[in-house]
Amino acid sequence: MDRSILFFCVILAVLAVHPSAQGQPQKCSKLLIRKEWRTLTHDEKTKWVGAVKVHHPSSFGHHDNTVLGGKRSLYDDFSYSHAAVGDRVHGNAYFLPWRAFFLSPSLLQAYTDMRVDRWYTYLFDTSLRQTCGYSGPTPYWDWTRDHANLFGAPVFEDSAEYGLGGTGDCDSSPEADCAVTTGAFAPSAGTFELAWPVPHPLRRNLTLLTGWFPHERPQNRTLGPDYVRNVTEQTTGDFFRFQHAMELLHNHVHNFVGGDLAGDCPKAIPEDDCQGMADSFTPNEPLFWLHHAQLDRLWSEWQHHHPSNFAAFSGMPLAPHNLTDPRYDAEAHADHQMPFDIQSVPVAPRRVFDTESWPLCYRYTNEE
Ligand SMILES: *[C@@H]1O[C@H](CO)[C@@H](O)[C@H](O)[C@H]1NC(C)=O
Ligand SMILES: *[C@@H]1O[C@H](CO)[C@@H](O)[C@H](O)[C@H]1NC(C)=O
Ligand SMILES: *[C@@H]1O[C@H](CO)[C@@H](O)[C@H](O)[C@H]1NC(C)=O
Ligand SMILES: *[C@@H]1O[C@H](CO)[C@@H](O)[C@H](O)[C@H]1NC(C)=O
Ligand SMILES: [Cu+2]
Repeated sequence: MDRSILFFCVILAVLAVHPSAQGQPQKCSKLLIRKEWRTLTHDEKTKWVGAVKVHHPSSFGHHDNTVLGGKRSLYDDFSYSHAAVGDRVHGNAYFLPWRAFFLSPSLLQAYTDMRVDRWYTYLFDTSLRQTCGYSGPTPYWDWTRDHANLFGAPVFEDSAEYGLGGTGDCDSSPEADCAVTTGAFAPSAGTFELAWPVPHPLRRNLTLLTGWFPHERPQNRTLGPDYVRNVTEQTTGDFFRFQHAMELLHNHVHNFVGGDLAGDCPKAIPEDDCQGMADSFTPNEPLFWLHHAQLDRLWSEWQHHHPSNFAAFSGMPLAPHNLTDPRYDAEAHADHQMPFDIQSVPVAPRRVFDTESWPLCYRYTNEE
């Protein structure tokens, strides 16, 4: 695609999410429906995969173009902004949710912030539609359906047309780095180049691991519907506690899938050079978007579970490890702006409460 046209599209996308200059409330002209991955037809899956694989050069070439020599793509821009926003902590609680702590391979502890995730996945979806011509349903992965057999989850289908592929090759040679060799994102299925934060193949290392704490249970015991139901029933009106519980599930999926989604450092790069880069690697994995849409869906279900949940928003949106740290903003409220670096203008949490109002304009199908 012509670069100037692409740039134009992105500018339009950014303007489209900016509050109307005239102050006129805008309405959704239609609602997009988000669907569970396994309910998509092969054709719908093929189109989504195809849109993700389309290589559009980065619209923001001035960022780090010396490092990447203009190789960065629009897809890489999302990996860039996922981490870039988190790197700038300006005494604002909303920066912290982007931080991930890179301690050891396959052990990612990321703070997830439902409001940030909602806007970020929305921006990615909008980008697929506006610059990659996607018009099908936005997919999510309801891993609660697969908790008893995570390895057999339909998201890991091998089809070179519509499958996301299975676990990577971790041991065919000493250099094997869990590169994904099956499905539509394998090198044999056509180009899917990841350039940010370093050029590398898509990596995956499916493993049942425990989470951060030694007493945590393996993923196939935490990711089921019982846990979600318990959380929903026990956190009415308390956004902070709900979000905190979702964090465990969020991390367990990242850790189970491993590789890029777990923020692992590629073998070819010295571990020290990967410090703080975990959250640049995680969006490299297309499953990232299906997982985060699922978390967004669970939040949406929680919001509709009880009237006091819908706009619930409590002080500290984070796990308060250190309450004296000034970065934990106890005064955080629904009108504070969340920054999105190159992806969009800042957005106030209040604007993302209702997915069915402008500009979000989507809803989730009922599971059945
Ligand atoms: C978790 O997976 C292990 C290994 O596949 C299996 O033995 C165990 O039964 C599973 N547990 C649950 C609760 O699904
Ligand atoms: C894959 O994950 C397992 C379990 O964490 C780990 O022992 C192994 O080293 C990983 N393989 C690679 C190549 O990273
Ligand atoms: C859900 O809550 C019930 C009752 O407190 C408890 O027995 C059960 O273990 C919980 N399930 C999960 C998966 O946490
Ligand atoms: C908590 O944060 C404050 C302010 O940043 C810092 O001085 C202190 O060392 C931190 N305490 C711990 C236990 O990390
Ligand atoms: Cu995540």
